[in-house]
Amino acid sequence: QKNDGNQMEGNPNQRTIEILSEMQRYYEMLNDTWRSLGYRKAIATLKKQDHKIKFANEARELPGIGNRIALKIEEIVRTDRLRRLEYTKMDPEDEALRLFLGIYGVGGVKAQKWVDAGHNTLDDIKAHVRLTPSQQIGIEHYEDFQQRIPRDEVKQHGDIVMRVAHEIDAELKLEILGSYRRGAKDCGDIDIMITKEGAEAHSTTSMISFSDIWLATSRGTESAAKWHGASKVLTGPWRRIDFLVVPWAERGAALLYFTGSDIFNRSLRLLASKKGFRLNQSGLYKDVMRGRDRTKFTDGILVEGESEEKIFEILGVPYRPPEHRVC
Ligand code: DCP
Ligand code: MG
Ligand code: MN
Repeated sequence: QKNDGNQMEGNPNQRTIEILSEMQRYYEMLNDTWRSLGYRKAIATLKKQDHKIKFANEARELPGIGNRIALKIEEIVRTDRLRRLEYTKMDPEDEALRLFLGIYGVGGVKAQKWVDAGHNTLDDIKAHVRLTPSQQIGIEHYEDFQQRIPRDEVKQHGDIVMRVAHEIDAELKLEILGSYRRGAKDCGDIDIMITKEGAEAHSTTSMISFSDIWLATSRGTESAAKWHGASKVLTGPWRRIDFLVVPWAERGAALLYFTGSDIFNRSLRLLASKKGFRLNQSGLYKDVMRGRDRTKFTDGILVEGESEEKIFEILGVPYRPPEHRVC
């Protein structure tokens, strides 16, 4: 579902990218992270090509494209379709699983449980299953939540949230992150980080109660608190909105985390661990002590949390602007 539009205009591989994106979404919905990741890497590579990739042989030479996907690329170019994708659409159990996984707040285990119990439609679920509040919202706004949000509208929501937040506390600092900060032309949801100078863990968390914005579900165990919710502007569709409320000292690490993409985060974390650090959404840590079985003894010493740039610097990688953080 990622659509960072920067490199998409008039791409010669547009059609191939479209079909591979459907495959990627399919595996994402099945929670098959590995396959989904494989497709995302291939798509990112294709977006960077300035000519049409037609043959498996040339596709295989490109970074992030393995043999299986290379063959699929050739099939798409040759036949304008992909048989594997069409098979996925014919299995009714897959169809139901996909439907349920499309409900915001429903994961693979739950969806499979409902399929195994013989449920096929959203009406089945509404009639027979006891739902959490966020699942109820997810079903209620199923169609709306499937739609991408145009960049302008993300900004509109952000502006409203900022206005309301500033009425509550003028010193709150808000920023729209996620795919929006990466410059995507449409976004899956609206991600907003909230912090305040001097704010410590949880001291910033009590101030959100926007009357016109629904807020629900959990707050994590970390010092930062996360809300998932839904909001809409006038008669527009309902949109998913995520708030990350962050202690001031962690704002750089949180900025980095919440800007993503998730693939970029994963590779940066891997790089950090290769260099003996540990990177997470609250900071960059050093000297993480591990036992022989790699269990953790300590969280390590905080090296940097306040500045995104410094985290890059300490890791020894050139600063990467958000638009280039797709992979
Ligand atoms: N994130 C992460 N790992 C996850 C989920 C999220 O690192 N499993 C981080 C990186 C994401 C950011 O949080 O960029 C926001 O998460 P979203 O799911 O909102 O993803 P994006 O905003 O990147 O894309 P979309 O346009 O689909 O919302
Ligand atoms: Mg997002
Ligand atoms: Mn989000």
